[in-house]
Amino acid sequence: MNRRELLKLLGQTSGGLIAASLLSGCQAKAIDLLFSLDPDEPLPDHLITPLGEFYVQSYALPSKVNADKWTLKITGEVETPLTLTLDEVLRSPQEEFYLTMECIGNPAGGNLIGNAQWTGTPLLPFLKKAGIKPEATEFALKGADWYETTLPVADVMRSDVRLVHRMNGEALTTDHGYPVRIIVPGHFGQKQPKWLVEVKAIAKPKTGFWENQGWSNVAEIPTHALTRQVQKSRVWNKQHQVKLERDGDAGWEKGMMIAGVALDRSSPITAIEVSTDNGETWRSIEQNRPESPHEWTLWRYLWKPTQPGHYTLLARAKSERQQQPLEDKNGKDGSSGVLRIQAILQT
Ligand SMILES: Nc1nc2c(c(=O)[nH]1)N[C@H]1C(S)=C(S)[C@@H](COP(=O)(O)O)O[C@H]1N2
Ligand SMILES: [Mo]
Repeated sequence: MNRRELLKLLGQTSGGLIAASLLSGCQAKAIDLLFSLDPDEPLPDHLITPLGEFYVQSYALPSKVNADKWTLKITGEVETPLTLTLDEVLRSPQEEFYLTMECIGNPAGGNLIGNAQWTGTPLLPFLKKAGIKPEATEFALKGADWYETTLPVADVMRSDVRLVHRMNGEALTTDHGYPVRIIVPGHFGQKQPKWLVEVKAIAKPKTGFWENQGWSNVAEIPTHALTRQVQKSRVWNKQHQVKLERDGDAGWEKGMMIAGVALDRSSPITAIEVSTDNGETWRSIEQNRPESPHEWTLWRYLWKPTQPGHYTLLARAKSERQQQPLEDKNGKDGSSGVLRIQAILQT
């Protein structure tokens, strides 16, 4: 199965989820129906994606790992190969951090993104203990499902790379990599193997599973904004279209809340701009300022249209590093494009 087929499948799955949640009248289940629509309430510091709504992207069936038998091997170009048990990982100093995971195949504005609070221990002390030889250029990170990806030595030997075993305060589920996955901040999901079993220092660079199929081997997250909802409608649907009804005599005076998230590999998001006229004019809007650049920035704009009709809504982000380009670019180095949302204001 290639990624396109996988994405199609995922699309169907999440579509099914939404349909089911609407049928059961369960609003809370609707994916990413976001933060407060009340403009008087401040934006929250964190917006966590509940476990049941967090996207799952696995190239094969999830690996059911027996935690008692699980080990992590640190091998290859090292002075002393190590074999860690789960107990050793859990007894090491733990850190909690917020980080947004996104798939490189997520189209502009798509659903293959989620934010969680993760718990794990830094990998660096174990790498130092093993002693990485100067010949090593990369690490190959391997999962129990034979998934493999590689990263330069310097990217993995950072203090914020962690062996993660909890997500939103609970043990990782099988789908998300139980018992241990690695998280390398700044990179798309493909660089975060689940069911991690081996970290191998290698001398000769190689490419991994998705990278062999043409997806970026760098896979760093560009500066980008994703629009998630307009008023109470999620915008990620086939037509990228929302229909908004007039609110009685008040018309649209109370406004329509346009809301979303933004992310970059390393730099804080400094501005979000929204256009409601297909990019003719832009305005800077409200955003929160997360402590970590690896957690999504939340933003919203109370749009007050006065006329019925068709509008094209766009949102773009700016970070200290770059300004998001306008073209809808869904390439193999990750979508950095701008979703054009058709908003139909009914009379
Ligand atoms: N072992 C393993 N790890 C994996 C994958 C996989 O198929 N196998 N998929 C990767 C991809 S492409 C993404 S986007 C993320 C998704 O993580 P999630 O399923 O926890 O959301 O996991 C990554 N880690
Ligand atoms: Mo992915």
